[in-house]
This record gives sequence, C-alpha cells and structure tokens, in this order.
Amino acid sequence: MVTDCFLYMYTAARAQSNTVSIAVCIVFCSGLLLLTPASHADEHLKTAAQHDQIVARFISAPFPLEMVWIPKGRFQMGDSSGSGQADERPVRQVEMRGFWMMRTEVTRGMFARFVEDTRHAAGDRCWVFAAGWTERDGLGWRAPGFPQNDNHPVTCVNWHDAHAFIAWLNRKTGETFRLPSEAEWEYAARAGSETVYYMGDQVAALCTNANAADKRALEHYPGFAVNDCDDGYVRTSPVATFAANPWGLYDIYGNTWEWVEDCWNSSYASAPADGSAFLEGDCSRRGFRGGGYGDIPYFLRSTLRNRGDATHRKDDIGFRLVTSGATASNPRQ
Ligand SMILES: [Ca+2]
Ligand SMILES: [Ca+2]
Repeated sequence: MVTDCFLYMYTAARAQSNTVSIAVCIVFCSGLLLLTPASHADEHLKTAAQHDQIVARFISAPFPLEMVWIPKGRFQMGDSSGSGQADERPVRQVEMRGFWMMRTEVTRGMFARFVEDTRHAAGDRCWVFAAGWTERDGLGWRAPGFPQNDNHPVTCVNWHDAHAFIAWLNRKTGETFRLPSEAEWEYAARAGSETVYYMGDQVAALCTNANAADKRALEHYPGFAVNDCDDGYVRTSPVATFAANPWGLYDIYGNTWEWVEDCWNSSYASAPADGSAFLEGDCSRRGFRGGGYGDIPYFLRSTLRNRGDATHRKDDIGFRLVTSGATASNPRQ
C-alpha cells in the first residue's frame, strides 16, 4: 500500500512540477508508513525477501524510466565470504544512505534517444572477445556485432559516453542522475545478503537470475567452464528477462557489466566508508561490476571487481543510473 501510494502520488506530483503536491505526497505516504507494523519495518533491512519495494517513475524522462528505492543501512563490503581476490580486501563496514537505482540497465533504445537529440559521437570501434580481447573497426552501440533490439542493454559505450548520457538526461529532466559508486553497486547487488551471490553460495540458480556464460554460450566461447544450464542467450538478452534480485534490480548479475564512478584502486585500504565513490587512485581507469553475458559464475559474484580504461568501449559493458536527488522525499530517511 505504501509502495503504491508513493509511486502514484510522487508520479502525479512530479507531472505537475508542483512542490505542494510533492510535499502532500511525502506527508501522506509517511503517515501510511508509520501505520506499518513496527516488526515488519524492523525486518525490512534484514530480510531481503520482505523488502517493501518503493518504485518511482521519472516521467520527465524522454523514455519510460523506473527506479527502485535502495534503503539506507550498513554492510560489510568486499570479500566477506573468503572466496574472492586480493583487490576485494580489506573487508570494511560501509554506512549507506538510501538512493534510487534503475531497475534495469540503460537500454539501446534509451541511448538512441540521447544520440538522436545530441548527435553524440560514440565511435566506430569496439573491443570484442575472440580468443582474447581485440578492438575492431566498424562496431559500436548500434551494431555491436550481434543482433539487438531497443530493449537490450546498450553496449560498446565507454565511461565518458555514460557521463555524456547522464548530462543530457539531467538537462532534460532537472534531476541529478549519476553512475553508482562501487559501494552503492555492491550494496544494491547484495540486497542484504552476505553470501557469494544474493541467492546463496551455489551457482545452480544463475540461469534463473542472470544471462551469463551458460551451455548455449559454448557456441561463442568453446571450452569455457560455463554454468551447467541453458539460459537461452549467447549474447545480450532483453533487459528484465530474468528474475530480479530481492530489491527489485534486474540483470544486476550478467547481461552487461556496469560502469561505476570510482577510479581504480587495487585495494580497499583507504576507500571511503560512507558509500561515496573512491575518486583517488588511477582515474584513467574506472570500475565496472556484475559480470556480462560471456562470464563464468566466478565473475558474477557480488564482490568481484573489474576495471578498464575509461575510453574503451567493449561489447559487454553498459551501465545503469542512480540518483540521490529524491532522497528527501523518502519517508525512511
Ligand atoms: Ca547466456
Ligand atoms: Ca548487468
């Protein structure tokens, strides 16, 4: 009830750009939340399955844009299960504020709308995997080298393309969308879990929850140690084809890797503990998280870190957006 209230009232209020309406929405929905039994609210942050998803439709955007509320909390960031790599350590506690996160990756259709408006040049070369990574001419987000429609995640976009998209969308909407910090990404992917994957330590469920390297992917990646199942896709799938994580995020594992804001650091030794991006270190390289359609289960772990040259476009890296701009509108803060 609180979710529906917030969604519809917030959407209507924003449609009118009416601060009084937004204020009424906040007060009314906050009242409903206070009527929610305390025991349920207490367990909200502990038990992912009971997460009361609050969804906002940002109707000022030039395409359907839904974001889910990621609640405030604290978590152990990094290799808490002991199965990771040195760059996932030291494990540290991070205090998180709540924020909104896109339910899906940015789609090719969304990116096309941006390019149509701005004539942004996103290059005509893209890195592809063929017995090792190689940069090929004549490939790009419109044609990454495999079939896509507008509902697939955009690929062959670098970190700067993502920032150009964000600047355009913020101009169009008056919002403050941005890339997630690495801490925000991991916190949202974990959805309260402390296991290797949000659904546990085993990989058996991956074909239900993610488009990654499965038996079908052997067509393109012969010899890989793939998931022992068939998820139906060798390359990208339409977003939200697979089950969402407990906090309502689709394809948080697999489909495409997702750029984060942080500069690359090979350790968490001096990383921020407040959920903000780590903006020191090697800023010519930026992080990306979650694994892609061609990755084996090890690379889909919640804590796995990857990084690349911020100018490189690869056919398995995309992005999704977050915003803290509506934080004050949320009754839980
Ligand atoms: Ca697959
Ligand atoms: Ca993804």
